Amino acid sequence: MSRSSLESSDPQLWQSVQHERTRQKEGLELIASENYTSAAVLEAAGTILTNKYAEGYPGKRYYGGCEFVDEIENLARDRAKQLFGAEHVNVQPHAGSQANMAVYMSVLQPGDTILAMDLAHGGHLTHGFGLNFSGKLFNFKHYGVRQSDHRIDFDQVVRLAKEFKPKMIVAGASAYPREIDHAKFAEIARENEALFMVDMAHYSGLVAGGMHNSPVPHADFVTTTTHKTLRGPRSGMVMCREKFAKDVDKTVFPGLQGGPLMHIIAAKAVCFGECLAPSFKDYAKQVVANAQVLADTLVAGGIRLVSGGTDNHLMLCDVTAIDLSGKIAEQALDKAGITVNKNMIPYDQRKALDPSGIRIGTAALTTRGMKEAEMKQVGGWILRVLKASSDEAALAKIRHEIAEFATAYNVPGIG
Ligand code: DSN
Repeated sequence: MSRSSLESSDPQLWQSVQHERTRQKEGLELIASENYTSAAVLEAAGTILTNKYAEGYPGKRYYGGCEFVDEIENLARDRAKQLFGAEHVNVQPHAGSQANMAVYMSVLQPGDTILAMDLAHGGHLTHGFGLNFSGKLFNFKHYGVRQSDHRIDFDQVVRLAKEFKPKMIVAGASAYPREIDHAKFAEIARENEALFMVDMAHYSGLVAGGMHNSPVPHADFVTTTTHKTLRGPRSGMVMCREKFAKDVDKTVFPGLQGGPLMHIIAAKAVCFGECLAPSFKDYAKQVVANAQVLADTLVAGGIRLVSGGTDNHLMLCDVTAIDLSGKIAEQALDKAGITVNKNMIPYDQRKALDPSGIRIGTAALTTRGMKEAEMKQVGGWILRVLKASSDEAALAKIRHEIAEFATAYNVPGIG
C-alpha cells in the first residue's frame, strides 16, 4: 500500500489517526450523538475548499474568487430547504452551539427570559446551563419531566410559561428517549406570545427519515447539528421562517462568525443529498427498530430504562438499580470495546461526573448495517459487562469477542 501524504509528512499524527481507525472498526459505537459519515461526506470535508475565505453569503462576499463556493453553499441551502421544508436556511454555523446562539441573539436581548428543558432532565448545555454562554446571557427558566413516567410535564410548561412570560420557548433535548410533541409546544408558545425554537440536533435524522414528527411547520426557528442521526459532517445549521431570515443571517455573520468552513458546508450538501435519497428513510426506520430491540433486550436482562423504553434512537439506563454508577458502567463497557457515555437521569441523586445513568444510541451501529438480530447480541454483551464490571478477565474476553464480531461490519471511510 502506498504511504499517504499524512503518513509521510507527520507520522506521529498519522499513528494516532490509525489507532482511532482501529478503535472505530473494532469497537461498538453506542454514543447516542455519534455516527459514521459516508465516504463521500468525508471526501468533501477533506477537499481543497478548506483553502477558501468566503465571508458573507452567496452573491454578497467580501472576497474574490467565490463563484464556486457560492454554488456549493447554494446547493447546501437548497437541499436543506427541500429536505425539511424550511422557508430559510443558514448552513454556516460551525456547530450546534453557534446555531443556538445565533437564534437567541437574532431576536432576543441579553437578560430576556427563555423557557427550556432542564439539562438534568435531558436538555442541553446551550439551553441555559449556568456555565454556558446561554445561562450567563439570558434568564433561563426550566421545565422537566414528570417523576412518575419521565415524560415532558406539559402542565409544568404551561404553568411556567404563564408565570414567567418567556420571550422564547425552546423544545428539543439531548437525552430524552421519547418523541417530542412539537405541536403542543407551539400552542403553548402561541398562547403566551413567545417565540418558539426547536433544537432537533439529536433526532433531525429521524425527522428527515420520517420517523419523528417535524418541528419545521410549528416552530419559528429550528436548529440542528449535522453529525448525529443526520449522519453528516460535524457542524450546525439554522432554519427559520422567512421573516427572521435577515436577522439570523446577520447574527451568524458578521455577528458571531467570520469565514464559513466551505469544506464542511460542501460536506453538509453531500449529507443533505444522501438524506433526500429514499434509502435514508430505511436507515431512519432501522435506527428506531434497533433502539427498540436493544431497549427490550436490556429490560429483559434487568436494566431499568428511564420512561420504560424509547421512541427514538436513544435510551437512558439507570444502572444504580444493578448497584453500579454511570461512571463505572461507562468504564467497564469501554474496557470491553463498547463506547457509551455516563449520563444524569431525571431526579438524579448523584453528580454529573458520576451520575446514575448511561446513555445508549443506535445511529452508528445501524450505519454499519446492524439490524435487530445484532442488537440482541449487542444487548447481551452490555448485560454481561454490567454484571461483571470489575472482572478484568471477563471484560478482556468480551473485548476479544466484540472485536471479532465488529470487524465483519463495514465502517464507511474505513471499510
Ligand atoms: N454533546 C452532545 C451530545 O452528546 O448529546 C450534544 O451537543
